[in-house]
Amino acid sequence: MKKTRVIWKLLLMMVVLLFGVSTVFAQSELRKVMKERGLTEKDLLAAAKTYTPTGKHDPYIVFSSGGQSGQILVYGVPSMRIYKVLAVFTPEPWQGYGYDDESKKVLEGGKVRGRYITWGDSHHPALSETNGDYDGQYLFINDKAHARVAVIDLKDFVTKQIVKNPIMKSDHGGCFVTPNTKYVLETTQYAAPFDNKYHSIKEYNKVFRGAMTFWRFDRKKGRIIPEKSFSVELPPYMQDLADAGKGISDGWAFTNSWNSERYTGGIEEGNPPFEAGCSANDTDYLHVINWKGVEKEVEAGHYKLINGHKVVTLKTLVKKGLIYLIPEPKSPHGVDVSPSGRYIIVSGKLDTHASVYDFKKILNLIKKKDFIGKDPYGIPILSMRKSLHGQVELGLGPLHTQFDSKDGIVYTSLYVDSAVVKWDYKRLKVLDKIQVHYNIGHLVTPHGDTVHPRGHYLIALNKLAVDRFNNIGPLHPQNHQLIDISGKKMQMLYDLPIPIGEPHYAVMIDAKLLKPEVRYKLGWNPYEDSRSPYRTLPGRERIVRKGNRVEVFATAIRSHINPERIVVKKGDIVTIHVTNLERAEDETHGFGIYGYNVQFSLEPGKTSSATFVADKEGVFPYYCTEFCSALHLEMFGYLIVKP
Ligand code: K7E
Ligand code: CUA
Repeated sequence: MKKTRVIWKLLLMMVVLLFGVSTVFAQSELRKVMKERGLTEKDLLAAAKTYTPTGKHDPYIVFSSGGQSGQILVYGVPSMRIYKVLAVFTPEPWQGYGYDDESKKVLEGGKVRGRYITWGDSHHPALSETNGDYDGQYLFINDKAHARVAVIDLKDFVTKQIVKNPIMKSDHGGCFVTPNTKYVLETTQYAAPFDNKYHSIKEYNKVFRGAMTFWRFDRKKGRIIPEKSFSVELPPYMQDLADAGKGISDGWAFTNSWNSERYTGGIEEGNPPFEAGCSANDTDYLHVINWKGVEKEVEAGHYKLINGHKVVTLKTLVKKGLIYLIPEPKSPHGVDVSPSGRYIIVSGKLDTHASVYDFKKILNLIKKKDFIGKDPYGIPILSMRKSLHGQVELGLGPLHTQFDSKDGIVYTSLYVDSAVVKWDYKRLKVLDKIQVHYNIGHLVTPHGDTVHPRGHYLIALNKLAVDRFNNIGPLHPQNHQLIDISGKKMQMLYDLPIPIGEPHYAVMIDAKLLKPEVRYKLGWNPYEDSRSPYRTLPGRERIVRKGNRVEVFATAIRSHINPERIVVKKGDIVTIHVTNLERAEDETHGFGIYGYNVQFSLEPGKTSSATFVADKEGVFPYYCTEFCSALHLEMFGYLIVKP
């Protein structure tokens, strides 16, 4: 009895000693590292808030526009680990996107006047919403350069559709969704004629137009239905960003504009440059559009078909009282609707204030027909003073606004000041400011543009990085800075260099809402969400010849591609279909052929096809391009083209 007690005591002492020693040891090690790397306690705290040990997952996922790359970047918060570049408007060989017949079809949906376009200027991603909050099902993004919208399904993170706007030549105010994702909004940037004919710039006021398109989204099909979509004709005021109403403003849409002057430039004729002419007036116009009313007009057949697309004309909009203008400080950029839908925050690049409009007041003015005048197209203009809840001086170059989980709290980016300002849009006062590096464009908070913002983190999407990173040449990455907004004061946590294109906007979602699949049903074509007619089961691999057409039905599974030899004649039209038979998670195979610009990414279950003319004789090895197993190098075969 006594003996065991002594042993117990000894053991306890050892534990205390060991634990104490290891803590002391860890502390001295920590101090050493801090000294060596020149870290402060504040740095350590920031590190502890972002560091994510191996195997741990992130609570938030960001979908960031990939700018001129035409793609979307996916990364985690708070770790800021980059997970994927989603192929959208641009071919991307890792995913086989643009290198197999199935994905080429998606890219071809975005042809511009018959021309196959292989880039996009992606700006504003939007997540699908149910009752005004993200549901984790779909993602949309616009291409400013070609006025296109893409649909990405978040069940496999694959681009399913690209639609080309039938009347616009460029867009900016998109994508924004209505609270149940019935429509995806896209708004023009540069006014242009709706048709594709020649027009002199002198016809600007008469023929050049802006528009807002309401793309009808079919959630079951996971596709935009162009035939059920429509647009409203807008004056050539250079509409900018937009937003869909919610709550009390549900059924309405808003867009800014920055050329109420309708200035048409021409420095070559001695006219002032665009940037001067477009900012001559003190105010531009916030457009207030009753889209539910427009929808009714479309249903009643009150539209004009332009390029096969339904357009409700300005005349109809004015006649039916479906559009209004409100002056806003000149050259505005962001227009952001509050979670309740009551307040609309507009920030002007050339004004130090943010203007908070009150939708209740706007509705009242509309009801009472209390207008201060009409624009040249007959659109009623509401008084700015009577529509405003108030204005707050924020700093230089306010652009975009995101909402916090705390009532009334918002964050606005200050481009010229390189700062983020935290303020209260209800009580109209500034609360805090933090410096960012440098020249911030958009900013994002989790669910920050929904009815239910989550708070906690903010990311500043900075246009310039200048000296923040190692010099890698004149083209610098951009800088996404993670900021902790959970306390009274904002705290800078982490810098993430962005290695693809200029991200404009990003959206951040609670990771729990995303439930993607890890494998496809066997023989799946993910671009059409159906079983491929070209799927091949084990033992059914074959080469079929019909005249000069050769069709190969192949399979891939660790560690062979079947067949291993494909012999054709020069001039044959060859189609190769490969099905990945794997069921194991992450067992992706690839399929690349020498000299024919073919590369598949075969995730478990997927079937991909490539069609080409075997126009050169010779020996063309093909092989699996993913290191899938110990015998991966042996996973190959020969395409032999006989003269
Ligand atoms: Cu860059 Cu939203 Cu296109 Cu502002 S936009 S920054
Ligand atoms: Cu399959 Cu490498």
